[in-house]
Amino acid sequence: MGALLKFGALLLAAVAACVAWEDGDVWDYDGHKLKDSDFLALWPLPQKVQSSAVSFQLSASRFQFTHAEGSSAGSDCSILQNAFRRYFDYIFGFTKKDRDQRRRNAAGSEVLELQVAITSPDAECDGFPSLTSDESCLETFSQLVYEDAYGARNINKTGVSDFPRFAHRGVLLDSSRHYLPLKVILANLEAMAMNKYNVFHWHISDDQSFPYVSRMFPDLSQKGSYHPYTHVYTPADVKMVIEFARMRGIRVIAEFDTPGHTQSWGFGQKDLLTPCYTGSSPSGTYGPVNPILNTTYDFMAGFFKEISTVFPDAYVHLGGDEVDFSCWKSNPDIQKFMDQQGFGKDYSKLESFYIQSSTDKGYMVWQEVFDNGVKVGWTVVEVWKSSELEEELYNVTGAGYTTILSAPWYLDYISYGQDWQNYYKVEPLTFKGTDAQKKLVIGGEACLWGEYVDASNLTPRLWPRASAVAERLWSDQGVRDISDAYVRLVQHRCRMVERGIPAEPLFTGYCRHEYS
Ligand code: CP6
Repeated sequence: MGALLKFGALLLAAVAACVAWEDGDVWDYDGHKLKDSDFLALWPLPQKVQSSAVSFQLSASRFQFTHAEGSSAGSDCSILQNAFRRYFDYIFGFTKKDRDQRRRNAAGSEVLELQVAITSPDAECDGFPSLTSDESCLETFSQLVYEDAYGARNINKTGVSDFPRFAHRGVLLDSSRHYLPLKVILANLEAMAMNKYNVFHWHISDDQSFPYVSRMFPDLSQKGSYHPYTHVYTPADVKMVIEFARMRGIRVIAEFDTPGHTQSWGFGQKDLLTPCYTGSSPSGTYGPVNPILNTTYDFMAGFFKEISTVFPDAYVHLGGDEVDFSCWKSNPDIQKFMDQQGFGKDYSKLESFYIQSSTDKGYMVWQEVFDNGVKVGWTVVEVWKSSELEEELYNVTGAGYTTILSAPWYLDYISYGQDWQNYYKVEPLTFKGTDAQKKLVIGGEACLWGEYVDASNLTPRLWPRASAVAERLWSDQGVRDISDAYVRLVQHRCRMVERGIPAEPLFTGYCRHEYS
């Protein structure tokens, strides 16, 4: 009894070890034949899975995660130790002790260890994840574990080879239109890890509120947030988000959207915004950031210097979308500046003039910045407009820029029925272009803009709809069978519910462990 079976696995390494496999059927203890899909609800689907009918039990009192011999990580690797604890809890979450004991005597072999081997020479145990980080397969292991009729945990002998198709797999959350409590952000980071997302695009500020507490410019949140004490992110809050994400292999890319979408900045930073005019006098309203004042550039340099130290990721998102030129047009000082610079009536030149400000980071920007002809190095262009999408991808990659796609994945749009299928059917690389151009598409993002979303409805609106995007960005291009996806996604959604994520149902049915 209790054969010591050692599963090999690699964490933060490209390919998970494969074990041999055999054919045969599996029955549960009520004599029902189990279908593959009863225990193979993997999501997103790995690149290769070889399942078999050879099953093993796992017991909460005996199973453990260990560091394999020769692994470059050990028990001082905080990311791994933390992940071991999380996945142990996930796997044995609903186990009842007596059942566990009874089942042990009833049948054959048992898995006692999952040995984790880190093969990359410098294991990323203390650092931050980056665009080139390799991926975790503990999540896949936990998804292979299934519950039998007695509530005991089992896993079938399975070979898995798992790595992502795209390196950038992001979720955008908007904490300006509504404040999102820390708890909600952390819960969604947890859900992101379950879906192998690796970027949290934090659209932190916008017209409606400025919740980020800046050390250098505290008035921004003091005066520009919905509430200066309860609806803000303190330095400690931001640190916690970044650390919680790091433990799950998720990068945090902060977006401070300028020069448009900045009304809330105006309350705490005098003269930052452009005064709009009616005829020859100021109307009392304000437009985008004022791009003709030296004080603007001093402020932005100081602000983004702070941001580049607070957010450790190599990239910061500068925004640059939807700049409304009407206020700039109305302002006589700006008109004069345009004439002096020889910009004529082309206000996109003025936007370009503004956006050239710099930090020591890589930049991400919305597509307008590219469309307006701004030339800055190291940019990732985020394509969000669905009209002429393929043409835009062709142009952006043709100009040599890396790009991510969010146009097909605006999850703030809702409708009756199973809209996850539309997100799922998207193929990012159908645009005309050379192989070199297609390599520049490094991924995509599911965007949940916050106009109609706060803590009360965010999580069920995002999940499992964002799971559809997650599989598109992770799995092989050929994985696109909707009915197969449906069967797996129904179970994956129940798994999220079991793990405490209130993901909404796809359609009629029930979960073995309902949300409570
Ligand atoms: N907020 C900001 C938004 C949007 C954008 N930027 C947006 C625009 C159109 C749609 C959905 C969202 N709400 N800052 C555009 C990137 Cl359909």
